[in-house]
Amino acid sequence: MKDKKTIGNVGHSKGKTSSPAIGESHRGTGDELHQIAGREHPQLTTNQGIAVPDNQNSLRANTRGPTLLEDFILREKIMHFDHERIPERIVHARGTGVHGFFELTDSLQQYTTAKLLTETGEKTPVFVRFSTVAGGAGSVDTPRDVRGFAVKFYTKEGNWDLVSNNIPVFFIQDAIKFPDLIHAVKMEPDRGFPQSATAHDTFWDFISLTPESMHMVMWIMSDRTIPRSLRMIEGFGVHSFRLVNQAGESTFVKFHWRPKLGLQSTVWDEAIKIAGADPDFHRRDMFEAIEAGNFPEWEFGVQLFTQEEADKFPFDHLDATKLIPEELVPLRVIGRLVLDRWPNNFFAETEQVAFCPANIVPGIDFSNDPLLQGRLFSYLDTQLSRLGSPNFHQIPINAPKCPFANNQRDGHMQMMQPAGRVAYEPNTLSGTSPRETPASGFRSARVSEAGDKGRIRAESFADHYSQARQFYLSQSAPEQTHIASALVFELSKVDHRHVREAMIGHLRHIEEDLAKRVAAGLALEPLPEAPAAAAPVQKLQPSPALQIIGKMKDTLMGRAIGILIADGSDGAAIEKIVKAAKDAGATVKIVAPKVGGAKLADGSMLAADGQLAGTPSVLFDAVAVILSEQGAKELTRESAAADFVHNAFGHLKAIAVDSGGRELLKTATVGQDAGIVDANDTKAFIAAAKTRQWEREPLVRIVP
Ligand code: HDD
Repeated sequence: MKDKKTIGNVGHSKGKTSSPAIGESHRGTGDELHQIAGREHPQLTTNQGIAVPDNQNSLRANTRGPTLLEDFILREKIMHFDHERIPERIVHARGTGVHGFFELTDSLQQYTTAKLLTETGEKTPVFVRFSTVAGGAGSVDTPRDVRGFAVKFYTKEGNWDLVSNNIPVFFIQDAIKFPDLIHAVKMEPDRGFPQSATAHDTFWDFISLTPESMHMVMWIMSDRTIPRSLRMIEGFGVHSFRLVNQAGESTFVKFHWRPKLGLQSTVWDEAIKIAGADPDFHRRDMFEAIEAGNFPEWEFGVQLFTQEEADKFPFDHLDATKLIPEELVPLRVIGRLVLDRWPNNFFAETEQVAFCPANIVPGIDFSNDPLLQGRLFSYLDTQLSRLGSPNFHQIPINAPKCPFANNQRDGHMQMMQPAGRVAYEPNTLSGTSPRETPASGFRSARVSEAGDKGRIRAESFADHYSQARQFYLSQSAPEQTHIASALVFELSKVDHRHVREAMIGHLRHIEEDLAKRVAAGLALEPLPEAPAAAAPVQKLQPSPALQIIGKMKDTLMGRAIGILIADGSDGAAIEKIVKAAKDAGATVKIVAPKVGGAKLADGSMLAADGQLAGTPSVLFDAVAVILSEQGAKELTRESAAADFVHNAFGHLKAIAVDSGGRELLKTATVGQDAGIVDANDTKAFIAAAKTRQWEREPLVRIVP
């Protein structure tokens, strides 16, 4: 039978003789953990402040006897643990949060009284949470999905939440349809799958019956929904809002975020493989960038327009399935967003942060967009169910950083202790209780409303295809191909033929050629009829600003290069590539068959950042393969090595090779093209690494 004191604390030195430091209690077996050289640990207590003597053993009647109900230390610890989870968000459950600041560079004084938009140079603290929409909190980072881009500005005049997405339009025009949309996209309720995927029957069944979603469908089938990094996505406030000036006059506004690193996406096959290689790909990327001091940055832009201008648009700007092309209303950049601090605690901040589009400051106001109007109710309601108390605004991540005071009282988890006998307004009994402030308080824009009440939708919301067509025709050829391929992939996962047919019918309104390509990819004949359109399809001018490839930056900043090495590799060749890549702004990782590294040709050891089997090329933007003849021979027995180069090629990446690397390419049956460069020619490699080899695509994939 073992003595109690020898159980627990495995791996720590035994036989400690020194007495506890002043102010500490005796900790029984905990003493050993406590003795790690020279550290000063605070004393472990219960939530009531009672010092815990032993955190390894519960209270037992005797050495091998039953555990006693009186063990309040055990019961408190387990009770708290049992309640550690709160309901995850019904949508956008998977998220990554970061602190930062917003700095105004161009004042909108003429349009608004909001100080954060008028005081240039002023830095407003922000918390930003990026998210996917459909998956649960533990789902992977890289499904094909919209990305949430929610920004909480802690302004001097209260909190403003701009709860955006990385796509400027939405699936539906009216909030009453939101629960149906989300039920259709989420796991099918009888089987509980698929997780985080639109590629299933219920989603496409709903979409095929919802023509207003066709514009958004073009966006979600584009590579916008498979971003390379959260640092490389745009953000859009989607709805029109109003700015209100001192005179009470209002101007419409759309809000935009534009990444300094430019836009970049993955290719679909790569995104699928990243999900296995690193389910936390985006969260890790953001964490590592912040840790390295590479603070991601976005420009903040506005599109400003009047009611008179809006009246001339060939669409209704209150319809959230429409965007305003930048060619029609140019973007005015007025500030920047910098993210520079990782949260101290994921749960306390990223999980508990509560966004709400109704959180708005004086000088900004809502428009009548029916989707926005519904959102104004939904978020406050959802926070009550997630956070469990109307006092969720007191949680530090949600609390305004400016003073706030009112006569709301009590409720679950009340943290405040307001003094005095007065909790109402107006009153004569208190000289210090909060009072309304008509002059500086929030004022709605002066707008008059008239008309008949009813469950009605404006005629001006009837055109569902024109902007979908405009988006598709604005894309470069590879991007159009990706949209067609994505539709083939998704609809191939739909069992019901009539749903596939209905979707092809809609595509015929968008662009006949796209419908034909997708139908061919599905082997669907004859081409189904297009449904009746509620409004004629307009021939709108293409808008190049809607592309991704057109918005990629000619840089390696924010990107990663992987170098595959093995025993016998040439150190000088490796060093040359490392230097060129770092000089161009990339991060570099060494990949080797063993994580301890490889013994180079000169006998020195080079440590690896990743082991080959766990560090495939999908994690990099471009790769180099530096191998000795012997190293190449050995790696021919390792399928992960062949996959490394084969996938890099298939994902249209640049590959730098020396003679050993070339041998590996041969074994992996990787062809030769302009993206395969000699490792000595670092200039050519860096140039090729800054983009993807789009012309290679038809050679590696059968595209519809
Ligand atoms: Fe929403 C969360 C963005 C329409 C109801 N939404 C949520 C988040 C983002 C968006 C980024 C995550 C916030 C976070 O990180 O915590 N939602 C949008 C955009 C929409 C949109 C850009 C359309 C333009 N949403 C929308 C509608 C409804 C909701 C129409 C309901 C009528 N959204 C919610 C919600 C969530 C949410 C259920 C879930 C968790 C939360 O609010 O805090 O209330």
